[in-house]
Amino acid sequence: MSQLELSNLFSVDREGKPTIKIVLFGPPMSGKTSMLTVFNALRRMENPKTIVSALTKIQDDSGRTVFFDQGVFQTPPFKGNNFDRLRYQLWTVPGEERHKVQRDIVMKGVDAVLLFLNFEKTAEEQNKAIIKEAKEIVGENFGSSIPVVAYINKSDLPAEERLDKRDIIQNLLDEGAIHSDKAANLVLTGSCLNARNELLSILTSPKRDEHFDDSSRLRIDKRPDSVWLIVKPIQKLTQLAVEQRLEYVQSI
Ligand SMILES: Nc1nc2c(ncn2[C@@H]2O[C@H](COP(=O)(O)OP(=O)(O)OP(=O)(O)O)[C@@H](O)[C@H]2O)c(=O)[nH]1
Ligand SMILES: [Mg+2]
Repeated sequence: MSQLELSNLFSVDREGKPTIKIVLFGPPMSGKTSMLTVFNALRRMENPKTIVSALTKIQDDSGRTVFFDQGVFQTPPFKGNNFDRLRYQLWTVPGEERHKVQRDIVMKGVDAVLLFLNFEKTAEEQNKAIIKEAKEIVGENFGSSIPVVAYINKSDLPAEERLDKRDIIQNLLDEGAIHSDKAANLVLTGSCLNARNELLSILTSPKRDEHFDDSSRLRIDKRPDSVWLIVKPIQKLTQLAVEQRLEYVQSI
């Protein structure tokens, strides 16, 4: 191979651009649609050119997902070489038990799984069931050549309403979703609610201008901590998917 191009490593989409498919897979009402909505708003505020196509949401009148949400984004241009920009599709599944068939369909061709769990005490069994289901759908590549990052949402809830993070980690280990030496890196927590509220408060702040550069883009150095927490799992998974493909190429 004379020059390594991203399109040699990844599937390409209809426009011939290298693309990875990431699915936010989690129980009902864990906040998957909220995550994608906040992420999309952040991309628009920070750099609209990183949005390839507008969000699609297929939901009922009450906002419950009945099929999927989907958005396509791309990395900013890589500096210093002529690598293509990498596109990443973010999909969510409908969490309600009765939508199992839709989840199977959305998972077709998945490159990386964001196990999107719920901190609420009442969600213990639903978290367990969805981890099992993800593993069944992906099969033996789950957590190996199909990387998995777990994200536990709703960290804003008071401690007495939250599950114990250690129990969730134990369950992820038991199911082989992650390996014990990597748990600290691959199990993340955050709150879409806090991230959304902090972005809104920037927009309505009397000091709004301090947060934006000359091109009216939100400055990354002004990104609130709560927003970093929801970007991290997506960033981490994209990185793992790229590393995985590079390892594969080096092995042949
Ligand atoms: N406290 C709290 N509530 C949240 C958070 N994120 C989302 N929610 C709320 O949780 C509820 C469900 O959010 P959705 O984003 O619709 O959940 P979903 O996972 O897409 O649900 P399904 O589409 O049914 O699978 C909504 O009332 C959200 O406002 C969070 O970080 N903290
Ligand atoms: Mg949803």
